[in-house]
Amino acid sequence: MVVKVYGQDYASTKGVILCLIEKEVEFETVHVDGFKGEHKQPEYLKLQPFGSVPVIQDGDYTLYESRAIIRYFAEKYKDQGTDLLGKTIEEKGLVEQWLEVEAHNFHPPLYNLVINLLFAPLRGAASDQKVIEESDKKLEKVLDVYEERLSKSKYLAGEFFSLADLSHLPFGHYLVNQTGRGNLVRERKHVSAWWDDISNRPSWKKKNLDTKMVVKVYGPTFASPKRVVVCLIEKDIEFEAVHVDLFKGENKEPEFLKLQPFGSVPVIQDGDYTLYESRAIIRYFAEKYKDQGTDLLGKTIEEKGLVEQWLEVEAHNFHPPLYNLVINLLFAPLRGAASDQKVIEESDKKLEKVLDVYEERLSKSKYLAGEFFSLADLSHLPFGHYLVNQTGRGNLVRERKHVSAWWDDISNRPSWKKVLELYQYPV
Ligand SMILES: N[C@@H](CCC(=O)N[C@@H](CS)C(=O)NCC(=O)O)C(=O)O
Repeated sequence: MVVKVYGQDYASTKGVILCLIEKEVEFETVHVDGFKGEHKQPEYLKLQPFGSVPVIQDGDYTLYESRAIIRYFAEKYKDQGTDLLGKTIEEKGLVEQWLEVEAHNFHPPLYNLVINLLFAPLRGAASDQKVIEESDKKLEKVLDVYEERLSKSKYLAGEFFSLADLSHLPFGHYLVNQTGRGNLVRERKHVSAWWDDISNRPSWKKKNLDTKMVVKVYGPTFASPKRVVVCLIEKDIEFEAVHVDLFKGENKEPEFLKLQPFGSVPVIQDGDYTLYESRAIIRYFAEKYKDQGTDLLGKTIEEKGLVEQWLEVEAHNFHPPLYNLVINLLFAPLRGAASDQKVIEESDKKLEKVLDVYEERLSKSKYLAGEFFSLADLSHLPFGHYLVNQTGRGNLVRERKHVSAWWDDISNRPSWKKVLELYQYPV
């Protein structure tokens, strides 16, 4: 009888799976669909009376509470796989101390952030800003303690990887990759090195393969990847972020160039399918998931044609002069490089003319391709944000009544607000 693990798609369950992989224990997973309320069904409540995941069944022995389960397997199989408990009584004490710290200091504020930053918006519920602020502060303090500890030992309980470290992986993954709070880890040298070490363990990588595959988006803090992220949110597609630091040149590293040979972000991985060029990616997802989330393509062949027309206008008329403004007004000064005044003037003029055409178009239809929000509008959001908020050129939009109303409409979509909340712009 192999061990059964219920609820493989949930973070707490992933900790259990991870432990079983480290201990080389065979297991199978049983899907529990929380969105369908399967964890509140009488059959399931017989296993776990609080209606949470995970639960395991080891023969006729049933156990719940993820941290109890990992202690059980680490002890039951203490001579098999990775030792996760420590050898001496003192080491074991420290493993227990840091397991408790994870449960009572690290987890609660992070859980609040995950709920408010990730799940509430996904469910269309309001996020509690006060809770977010308080949780951020608490977590910073907790991580200061970790930084101090990890400056003295490689892992939390000493020089060996243990249950204490393992227990941080599932929610730590949310922290680093899905709440826009990766900086809390990255700003702390020892915490950052520890995170890279534990999250690169083969067990953790394998765990991700064994469970549901989600789309990976590289570089979401930058503008072009945001075009992809906002599309994924509109289409209700689950994804995870892989951060690529352009300022450190990570996009020119050989590993990254294997994915995107021009060294730009975004790239996406959808299973073993890799795609780059943000506008190609949004077309791909809009088509692949055409019956899910917001329709972004149009219904008739004529609507689709207009969506394509305005997508091309965005790429060839709107984007180039705006890109020049962003480079010269925002990025050049940051890098201590000179701004080219001539380019700025020419770009301003070009953009004004382009926006005159938009004003005319938007006086006739609510959105660019017609009366429906589409990829064409969506594609303007990332650099439109720079235009309105960060180049001192907001007037180019505000002076044009219909462009201004259109911008307010599209930039107030929950999907775009969510993008801004999750991934701050680098500048
Ligand atoms: N046409 C590409 C452009 C991507 C692009 O310009 N990405 C910028 C970030 S917003 C970048 O990676 N810059 C660094 C580089 O290309 O070296 C797309 O839409 O995906």
